[in-house]
Amino acid sequence: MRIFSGIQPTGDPHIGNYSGGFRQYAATQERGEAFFCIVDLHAITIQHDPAELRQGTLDIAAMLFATGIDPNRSVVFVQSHVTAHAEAAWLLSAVTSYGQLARMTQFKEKAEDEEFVSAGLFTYPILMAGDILLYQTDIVPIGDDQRQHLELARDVAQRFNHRFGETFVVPEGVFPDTGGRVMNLQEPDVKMSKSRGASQGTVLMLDPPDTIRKKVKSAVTDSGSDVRYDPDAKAGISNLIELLSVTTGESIPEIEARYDGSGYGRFKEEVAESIVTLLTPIRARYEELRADEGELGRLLALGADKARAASAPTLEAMYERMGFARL
Ligand code: AQP
Repeated sequence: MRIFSGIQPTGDPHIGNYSGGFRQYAATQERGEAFFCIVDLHAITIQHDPAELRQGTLDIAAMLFATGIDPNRSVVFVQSHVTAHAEAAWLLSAVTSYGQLARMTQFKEKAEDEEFVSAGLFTYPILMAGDILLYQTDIVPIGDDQRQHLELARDVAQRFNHRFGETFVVPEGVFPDTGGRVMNLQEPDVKMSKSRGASQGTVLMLDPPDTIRKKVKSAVTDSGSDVRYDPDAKAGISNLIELLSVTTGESIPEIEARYDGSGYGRFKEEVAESIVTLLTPIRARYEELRADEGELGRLLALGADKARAASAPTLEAMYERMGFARL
């Protein structure tokens, strides 16, 4: 089985990325041949700082290994190191409809925030479709926010297969049962995000323990006192219940039963401690890995070689089936 997922090297990774991304990557790598891509070409679709892109790429590489990706088992690579990705995006733009791109909610949301809306922000889901399809991917572990983009990738694969002959596996998304969309602690109706929302509401993977405690303590809840899962009526508490479930592995009913009648104070303290317990060893591993840029560079170069070899046959098949002269 082939597994593929991508993560952007912009902004500081947070507990939402852990829930929808990192922890799922480490779990799914056990199920087959996995490719994890640091999608730096995606990072330039919104205004970015060139000096930060290189650092951010190495930061995310270190975080992938720190959260359990085994470089001997899985392929970790940088998107721009494998030119097939940019080429596939152009070829696939021929089978992607303008109308479907215009319906992408992430584009609409991000376009509202940007002063300059780049063409790349609009066409980004085609690049993402190519990322996935180049590897004949069976499953894509992602968070809930990527559902629509994955659906587009599936449509693109089916349209290409129909028009030019069977070329791509049509991939399936793998979403977490709990924690598929971690919300901002200060605005529980807004997704926790690298680039949007107040930083007080975003628990970063590298936040020191006391910062995590303060952020969770000040999380917005409601005027009640029941630790009960009800995302519509109790968005803040439900988000914290999901976070506790992600960090401890307990089910939502188990958590509700454990905090029955206990009020929010102790509950919040224990949510914070569970996050601290989870992130402390990850942070220590991260610091160690991040300090050795030479080794990170070596692992990424190795990953790029493997990714080039794995994606080349698909790209060649795309060119041939579309009728390009391969002389
Ligand atoms: N809040 C979230 N809850 C669960 N999963 C999430 N992911 C992102 N936010 C949450 C998942 O993390 C993986 C990598 O994310 P990404 O950096 O490639 O995508 P993103 O959606 O752009 O991440 P951010 O942090 O929200 O950055 P912004 O919005 O600033 O661009 C993906 O699998 C994603 O689903």
